[in-house]
Amino acid sequence: MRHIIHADLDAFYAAVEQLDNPELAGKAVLVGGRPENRGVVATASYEARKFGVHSAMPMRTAVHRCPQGIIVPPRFSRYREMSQKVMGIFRELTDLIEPLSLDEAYLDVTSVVEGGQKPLAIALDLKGRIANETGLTLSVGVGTCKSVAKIGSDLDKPDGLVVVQPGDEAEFLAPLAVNKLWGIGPKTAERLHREGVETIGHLAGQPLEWFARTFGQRAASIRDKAMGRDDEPVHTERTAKSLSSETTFANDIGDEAELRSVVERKAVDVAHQLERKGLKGRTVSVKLRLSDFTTFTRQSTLPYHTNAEEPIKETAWALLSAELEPGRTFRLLGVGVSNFDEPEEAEEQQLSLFPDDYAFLTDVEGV
Ligand code: DCP
Ligand code: MG
Repeated sequence: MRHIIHADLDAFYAAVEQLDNPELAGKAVLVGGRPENRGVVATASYEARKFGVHSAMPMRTAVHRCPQGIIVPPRFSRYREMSQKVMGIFRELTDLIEPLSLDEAYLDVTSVVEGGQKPLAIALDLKGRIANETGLTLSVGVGTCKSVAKIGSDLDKPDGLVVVQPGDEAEFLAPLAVNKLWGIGPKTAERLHREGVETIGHLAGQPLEWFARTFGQRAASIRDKAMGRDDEPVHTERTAKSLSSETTFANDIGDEAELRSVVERKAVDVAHQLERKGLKGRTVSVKLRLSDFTTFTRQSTLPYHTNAEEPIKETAWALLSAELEPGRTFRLLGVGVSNFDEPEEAEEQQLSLFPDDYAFLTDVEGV
């Protein structure tokens, strides 16, 4: 049996701003771009969320709903610094950590539990350390698998703590709405709603044929998750399956020539990382974030493994150029390579010399 923690900082960017500027503490803080520049909210403090403000909302709407909100421009390098501090504290508890973004990670604490500590005590201790050593509040979910832990950490935010005891997974999930389940997006949730399936418990109770008919190839995995079973491991940096480089722009970019030059620079950066680590990959991906914060990736697989600049550049540019539309602007652009050739043993050892690299860490240009 495993014990997994999902840890997610509360209102991360806004919390850092409140920490660094005590005048903002306890106030409605809106981190993001100015309304007159068609800016959007990156995140809002919980004081502002009470007024219906949320991430990715146009700042103009946010200011309308919450006129007392204080707009603060984002400082990505400071968030990255705080993130490193937080991830360092996680890593003191266990090496088995999988960062998902700057403010969120899975931790496999099985060996800590086997060493005699209770999951609840581990979670409380972790929350306490983050609070004392960084001043930030952390929400924690604990369970026997990743999907249950992740749902748990979100359920009781901010400063949340949800521990799901082994054996209680299905009962814990049963009353929750189906869209809380990983893999059930808004469209699927709507379809299930039309069939009268509203809760995860209701979903889990459907017959096998219904799952096959409704989800096709995903049937088994969704059914397992609905029952609180998920054997997906915590992927640590050491088993990193991709390398990437990404940039957040100070101002959104729509100009084709400018985008091309950024994508080429990112591609060269990834090619150099591959070379340094003795790796070659076949799948090239681009990660794109639009001005409204919609984020998506596109990928393409080459017929051969490579770490050469040209094919990575060309593939990344082909993927990006297919997404260009008049008036569409980008606030983040990343290039990644995955699907590696099996590394030689010596190279595997070399990989573990860089335990602090994690995929898609934001680097900021021009801020
Ligand atoms: N973020 C962003 N745009 C989004 C969502 C998030 O720029 N559409 C940034 C700002 C957040 C950070 O990523 O502070 C972490 O995202 P979360 O979804 O974890 O949101 P928060 O930490 O802000 O709030 P919560 O307390 O809900 O976790
Ligand atoms: Mg968060």
